[in-house]
Amino acid sequence: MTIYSLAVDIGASSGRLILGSVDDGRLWLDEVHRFDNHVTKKGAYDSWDIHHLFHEIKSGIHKCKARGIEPASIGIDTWAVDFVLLDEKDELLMDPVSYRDPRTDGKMEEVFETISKERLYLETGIQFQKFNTIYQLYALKEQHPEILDKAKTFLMIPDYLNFLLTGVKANEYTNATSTQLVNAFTKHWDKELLATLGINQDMFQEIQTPATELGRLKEEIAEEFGFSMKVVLPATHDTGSAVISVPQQEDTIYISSGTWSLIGVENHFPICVTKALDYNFTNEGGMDYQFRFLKNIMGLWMIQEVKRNYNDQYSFSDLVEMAEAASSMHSIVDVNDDRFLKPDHMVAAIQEYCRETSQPVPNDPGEVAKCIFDSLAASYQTSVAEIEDIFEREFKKINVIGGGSQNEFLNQLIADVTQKPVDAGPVEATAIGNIIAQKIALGEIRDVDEARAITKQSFSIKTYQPKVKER
Ligand code: LFR
Repeated sequence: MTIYSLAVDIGASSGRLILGSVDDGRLWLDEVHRFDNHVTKKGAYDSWDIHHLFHEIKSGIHKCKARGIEPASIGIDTWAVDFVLLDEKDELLMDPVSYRDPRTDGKMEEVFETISKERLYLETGIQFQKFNTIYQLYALKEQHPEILDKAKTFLMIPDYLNFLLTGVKANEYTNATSTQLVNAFTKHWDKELLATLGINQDMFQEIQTPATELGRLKEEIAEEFGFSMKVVLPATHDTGSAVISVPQQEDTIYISSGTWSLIGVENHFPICVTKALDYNFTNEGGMDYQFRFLKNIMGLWMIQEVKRNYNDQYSFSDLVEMAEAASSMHSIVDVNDDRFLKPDHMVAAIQEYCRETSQPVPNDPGEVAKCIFDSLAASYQTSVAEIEDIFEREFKKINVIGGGSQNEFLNQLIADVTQKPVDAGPVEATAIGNIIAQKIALGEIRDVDEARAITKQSFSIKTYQPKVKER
């Protein structure tokens, strides 16, 4: 009998529920439900509608049941760094605020006045991004100390959704590391850091690792569906799940391509050397205590925003096609410039950057898209050079995974710019990694090595060879 596990994968712009099963040495996936996610202004802050997300998760479970499928387990992953705070009655103290909200502007620098940048990096190994949880908590302490005073429980977004399903509170390891509050060596909350910042340590939960069974559905939830199932922790940070599905790690630099592009390598230990700090690489915790040594690059968010600026007149594939045709546009923007994190108007921000740097200004959607793809590829190339500098060796190829790996134009561009072959796929990297952790917890797959071999056999990967550079 087929054993189904249900992966819930929620990103900044959409969420999906995907059934996964292992049969005949292959992994099978089947999407059952898809929904939108976006931020809305709640009071002063751009916030996530967490109740909408929970409602959609339940709708997806109902759809499984309607198909006659009762999954044995469910696992939830989402984007990182954002969180909820609960009071003593386990009620939400405020809607979870989006990491793109400007409330943390300037906070990173304020934190450095109490804790040096070097100490923070040496202890946590996490890259400096103004939206990390540490700066969000710091901003909240300044702006609404009364909320932090009432907070009895701190949960990350997937932790909270798990709590709603099971009634069990825990902080999952891979996502917890993205807070910049977990010690990279002890792998627990850094109590000294919390004390120095004056943040109440008692609200943090015990850290649990991926492939742990958290519990079963609460009685009233199980009754609503007419069946119960195990709630398993995958790597609840989506990027943590995605990277599990990279079939071959040796000599490969991966790019997990979605709203963000996460470029890096898997590593057995954190690298906190000065060069890594200067290049701003992170050491995010992964499954089996592996580390994702990577860097955030602004990613397809820029195209999502451009699409929105043109009132969704053009699809992603329209924009890619138009970019391909705009072959005379070569302007490059620094995609990691802060102005692109949440501009009022992405197209205008790109045009302004080109004007400021005396480059031709992209005028139509095709030129704007071409500028973004060229700029992303240029930024990947810089990061590849930085990784090779830190590791003092060459990496042979690049593996693009996730939804963005379907962009053939960008894949070829990456191959040409980096002069390395690019493997594209699996597309469903995050869901695969999520299912794998569940299957390991259920005892259907032995470990990550076996899972990677299964993944390799189950999904097709296309290779793009670099075009030889003209001299
Ligand atoms: C990707 C991702 C990145 C994280 C960013 C913000 O979806 O999880 O890994 O840096 O979103 O949470």
